[in-house]
Amino acid sequence: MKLYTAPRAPNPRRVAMFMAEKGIDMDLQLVDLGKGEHRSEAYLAVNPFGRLPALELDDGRILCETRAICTYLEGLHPGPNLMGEGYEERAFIEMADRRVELHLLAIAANSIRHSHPGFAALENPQFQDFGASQAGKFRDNALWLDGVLAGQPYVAGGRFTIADITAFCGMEFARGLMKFRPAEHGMAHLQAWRDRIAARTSATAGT
Ligand SMILES: N[C@@H](CCC(=O)N[C@@H](CS)C(=O)NCC(=O)O)C(=O)O
Repeated sequence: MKLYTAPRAPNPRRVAMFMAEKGIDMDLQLVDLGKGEHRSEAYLAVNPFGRLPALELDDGRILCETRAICTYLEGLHPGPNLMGEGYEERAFIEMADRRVELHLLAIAANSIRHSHPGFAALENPQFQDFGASQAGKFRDNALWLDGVLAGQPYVAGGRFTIADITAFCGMEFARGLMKFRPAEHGMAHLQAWRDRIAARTSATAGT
């Protein structure tokens, strides 16, 4: 198997962190987003949407979409379990994971891609007003997560799961490029959770 990936980008980072938690080692092929390698003919043959990560299986098939790649890796390497044991836990973890993916990571990405000069080549045209509005939504949704974490130690409940990985990669993207620090917005629970996750060995994977 081979993973097409890009250092520091939040979705590739999710897979890197997921693999680090499970101790998975794999051949990596780095694709340079800055140089536009993801839009080369060679990479578009791997993923026609030009997005990373992508996992090439031993039989040549290509699996894209971060969550789908994690599902595959969880099947191959069941321990430690990160996506739920049994249908009920799996469903609740998926709900939490999709919520933080859609309402935090994707909103941070919209804001950054539409407002940061460094993303002008990736997001063309940029809509600055949209970027600013997404920054406001990101803060609102971070407040929601702060409330969730007031009542439980991890994003999906009582234990560390894929939902923490997704939320953490989204928060770190916002920390780096939106200078977002939960404590500066009165979100003490979110800050404490972020600092706890940042202390895990896996937190530096994919950076
Ligand atoms: N839905 C995809 C999103 C992947 C994605 O957007 N990846 C970004 C890096 S974090 C990318 O490849 N961006 C390249 C571009 O915007 O052209 C997934 O879950 O893997």
